[in-house]
Amino acid sequence: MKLLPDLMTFADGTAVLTKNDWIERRKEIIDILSREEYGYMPPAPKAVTGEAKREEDRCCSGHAYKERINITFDTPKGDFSFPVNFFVPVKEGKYPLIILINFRPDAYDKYCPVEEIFDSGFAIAQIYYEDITTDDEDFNNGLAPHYERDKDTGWGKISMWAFSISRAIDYFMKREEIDSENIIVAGHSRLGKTALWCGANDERVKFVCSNGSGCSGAAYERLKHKGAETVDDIVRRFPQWFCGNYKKYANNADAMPFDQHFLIAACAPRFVCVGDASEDLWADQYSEQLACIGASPAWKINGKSGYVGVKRPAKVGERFPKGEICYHMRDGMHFFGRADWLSFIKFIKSKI
Ligand code: GTR
Repeated sequence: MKLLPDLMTFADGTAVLTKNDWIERRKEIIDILSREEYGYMPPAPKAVTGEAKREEDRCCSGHAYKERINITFDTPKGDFSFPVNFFVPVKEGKYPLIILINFRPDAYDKYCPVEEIFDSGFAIAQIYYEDITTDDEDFNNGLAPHYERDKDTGWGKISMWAFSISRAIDYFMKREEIDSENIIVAGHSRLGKTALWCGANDERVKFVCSNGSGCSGAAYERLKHKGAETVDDIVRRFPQWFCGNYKKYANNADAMPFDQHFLIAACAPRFVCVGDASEDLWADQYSEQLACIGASPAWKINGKSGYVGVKRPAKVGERFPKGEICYHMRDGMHFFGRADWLSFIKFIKSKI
């Protein structure tokens, strides 16, 4: 393995020495990741509106109400709309909002224990990712055909999904039940990659929860352990997630002017939760933990700590919540489980 690109050195070779330097370096990192990996997102739209319909006044044990909201924004080729499920505790208040980008449209889904979440004092918004655009190589459906797409640097589907989460944030910032200072974006696996990329770009996201995000998510690309997914694997199976340029790095990760600690670091000095499962070798857990360590200088330059925990591989059941990056290793398979959620929620509550 060659040396990792240095997080704290600008592309022109000068060192990142101050908090203000970090502000500039973060922009440079987002530009590198846009150009080489996920593709450039378009500018934010001018107008975002939502039409809400109350579906349940009291759901589950009666502690929350539920709405279905249609969010609409302008694009160069006309308006685009997508639906969101929204749960809010019935007791009047301003709640931190968890936005989950999910694999299925169902509000009551195995990856989202809504009752545990709203009973812990959060509102929840769920976006079904294929309501934005399908998870395949078809760029003629949903949001995709609304913008021109350059073949090398144009946005892939992860960018489209992440951009749409930000449009939901545009809408929810104006809802009176929401504590707009505490917006959390969560996702699992390909959608854990998406949550990180959204948080990297959008500074309104206070907490990113990325579960089992693996290759092209929280895990280093250069440092692969046995059984782990590589850039070669991912661009062959899922080219639609990325920009065209990313293919250059198949079997050639050492040539990348970045590694995935850049993605985590672009969220600094805000909060990031990284969750892994003990059996999930494909996600390369230890490379995720090491990338959390590698991203930490971005917090240190801001007078914070980043990841505070062991350097050896985390053992099953271990959790490191002391700094601004929380890492946990849950027992079991690749899944977004209750134990993952409880770890994330506990961390968020301790930092709000
Ligand atoms: C896998 C893919 C992973 C991960 C996963 C998922 O097949 O190789 O990178 O994203 O899918 O999203 O479930």
